[in-house]
Amino acid sequence: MTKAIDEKAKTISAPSGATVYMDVGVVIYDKVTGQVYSFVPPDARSRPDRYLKLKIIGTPGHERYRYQRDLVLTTTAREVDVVALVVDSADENSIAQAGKILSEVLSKVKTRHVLLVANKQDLPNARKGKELAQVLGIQHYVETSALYRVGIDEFLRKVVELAST
Ligand SMILES: Nc1nc2c(ncn2[C@@H]2O[C@H](COP(=O)(O)OP(=O)(O)OP(=O)(O)O)[C@@H](O)[C@H]2O)c(=O)[nH]1
Ligand SMILES: [Mg+2]
Repeated sequence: MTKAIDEKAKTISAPSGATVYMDVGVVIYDKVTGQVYSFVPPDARSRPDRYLKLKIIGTPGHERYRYQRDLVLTTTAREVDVVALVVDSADENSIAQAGKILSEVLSKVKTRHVLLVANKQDLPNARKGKELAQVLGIQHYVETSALYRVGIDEFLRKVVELAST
């Protein structure tokens, strides 16, 4: 997911692609147009109020790397504007695990907002974001397909909206 947000994101991952420790991405959000850039726009210096720098920290989702996730949460991401919980909407296992992972995360991280990211909406058996949000008791949600880069800008817009309230 972090790579779909910022293709230049740095990640410490296994050969399988699974995050082993952490992903770090940075994008620039244009408050005027809602556009997202992976580079610093030329007028950013003269119009600092127009842009927001969004730092995205991705943690491992896999149970095997839970220790590393805890380490990231207790060192690098102790306080964040938004916790985005990414679930595989087509995988009942991922959905069942998500609630438990979220409780763990929230016991370690100080945040004001939780956003459910109902990913893999391109798969035919994907459950809808609204339904998953109800199941998990999360107020805010977005639907994405990281694979096809669908819904990513909307996700970031929602992050900015939440972070500024
Ligand atoms: N069909 C589909 N596959 C996806 C989508 N997003 C990710 N995948 C696939 O799911 C697998 C895991 O994707 P990652 O982006 O590594 O997922 P992650 O959430 O970072 O997972 P971990 O790092 O293991 O916690 C890869 O094989 C991706 O190609 C999506 O939106 N649709
Ligand atoms: Mg990952």
